[in-house]
Parts: sequence; structure tokens; C-alpha cells
Amino acid sequence: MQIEPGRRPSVLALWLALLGLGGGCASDDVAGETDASSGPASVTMGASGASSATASTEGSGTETATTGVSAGTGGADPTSSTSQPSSSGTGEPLSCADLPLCDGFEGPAAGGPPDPSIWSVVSPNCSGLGTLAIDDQVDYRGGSSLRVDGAGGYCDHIFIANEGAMAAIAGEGSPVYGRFYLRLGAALGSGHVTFLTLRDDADGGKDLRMGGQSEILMWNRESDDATLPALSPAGIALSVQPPVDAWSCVEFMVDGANGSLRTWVDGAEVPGLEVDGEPTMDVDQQWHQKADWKPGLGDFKLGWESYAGQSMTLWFDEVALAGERIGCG
Ligand SMILES: [Ca+2]
Ligand SMILES: [Ca+2]
Repeated sequence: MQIEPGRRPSVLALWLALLGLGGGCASDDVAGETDASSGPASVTMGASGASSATASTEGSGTETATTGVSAGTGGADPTSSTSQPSSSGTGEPLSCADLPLCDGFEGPAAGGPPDPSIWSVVSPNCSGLGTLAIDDQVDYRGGSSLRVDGAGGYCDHIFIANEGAMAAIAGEGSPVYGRFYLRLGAALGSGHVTFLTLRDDADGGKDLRMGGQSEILMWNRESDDATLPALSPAGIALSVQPPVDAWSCVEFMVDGANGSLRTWVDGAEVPGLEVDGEPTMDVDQQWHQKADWKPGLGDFKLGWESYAGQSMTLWFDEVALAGERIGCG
């Protein structure tokens, strides 16, 4: 077990470590800890051909820009589209204009906030040094993206948030599918960080959080600090390490009706990032310690939150939510 410099482990964290439960961080005052025997994951996330373009160029020169337009109103029917990406993620992605939320961050001026009709800029709990703004120097498509400069303190967090589209999808009892392009300016470190949160109104308003720990992509449940995968060497090997300075297409599905969760990166499902009906050693066994987990999602936030000191510059583009799988493209 490694303890962050200058921090003392809590008694609870020590007990968890002794019990081999690893540890995320349910709150701001618990340092993320990693098992010293857990080496870096042997799996490396492969950037797709189009998304591995250099920072200053677009992911694809032939595709037209898509701008987020129809989002946030909550009126769209997420089931209306008939085009479905194939199960392998290689089919045509859903059309942006048909989705309850779809934003390529085109339009608003560089240096300013994203479209206020879709997003609010929030710092839940407290605010500090974290900033975000439209960036017209880095993009996956269209010329602009959202840049987040997340600092290392818990109160330095900052997010963009949408509730309307989430309410429209979740209100129909549909699974919620998300898709976004992510670009990290540095590798995920050993400590716990978050770049996506989903408020679970069926779990006391606590967040489902996607981010990293032990240098891999990871989900964390704020209410009880369960991690997905478990941060054992075997669990770590079942997730991926996001590339640095390259775009990745990240997709997720959360089904509140049956309590399941899935994750894809560049169209390929990540085996360590799946919750299903069966507790699986090193994957979702911790998740099943909370009986009858059936999330009721209330919002969708992207940004940065750090619990063990890591700062990060990261970018998001082509962000979408729907009631069916969206696909990459
Ligand atoms: Ca864009
Ligand atoms: Ca399982």
C-alpha cells in the first residue's frame, strides 16, 4: 500500500487495505491508495486510426462538423432513430441531430463557456482553481472542443452539467447511453480521479463516477467507494490505460431497471468495466455488496475532480446522450 506523501491513512483505509479490498475514495479526505504489488495494467488502450491524429489537427478531414443543437430541451424521443451501431461499434453512429443531447462545442467563442442552453458550469461542494473553456486549438472534429484545466485539490474541481437530456432519457425508463471523445494531457496516475459523474437519485444523490485509479480507466460509486474493476492485479489488467495526447471514443450504458453498466473504448467493450447480474471476481464483486443496485440517474457532468493531488489538462468533444447506443464516428 502506498500512501500519498504528507497524508496519513485513515483507520478505515488501513483496515480495507489489510482486508485486501483496495480502496478508492468516497470523499475528499481519503487519499487514493494502490496496492504496491499492482503493476501497471498490461493492456493499453488503442486509439483508433482517425482519433490518433495530432493535437493540432482534426480527427478526420473529410467529415463535416457537427454542432450540438437539439440538446437540453428534454423533448426529443431517444427511441425515434432507427439507425443502430452494430454491437461491435463499427456501424454508423446515430445522427447527432436526432439525439436528446449532442454537442461538438462549436459556436461559442474560444475562451468562454460552452453553450449555456445545454450546459451549466458547476463546482459542486466548493470551488477553487479548476477552469474550463472552449478551445479552438484542439479538437476531435469541427475546430473546437472543451478544455478542462483541473488542478489537484478536491475543491479545484469543475464540471459542465446537463440535467434536461438525462431526465428525458431516464424518465422513459430507458437505459442511458453516453458517448464522448476524451483526450488526456497526461497519463492517469495511481491516485483516484474523476472526469465524469452521474448523480444517482436512487442512491441518496451520490455520484457514479468514471475516472482513473491505479493508472487505469475505472468506475467508482461514491456512496460506498466500490470500484469497478476491483483494484487487484487481475482486475487492473481487465481495464485499459487511456492514451496521452490522443483522442479516445468512450461509451457507457447504465440501465437502472436491471442494475447493469457497460463501457466501451473505441468501439471495444472493456471487460473490467461491466456490472451485470452476477458478481464476478476482480470485476463487479464489490459492486454487488450493495444489494439491489438500481441507479436512477439525475444529471450528466464532465470535468475534473482529484482526490489525491493529480492535476490534469483534458479535452472533451462530440459529447452525446441517448436511450440507445450511439456509436463512434
Ligand atoms: Ca468539436
Ligand atoms: Ca459480473
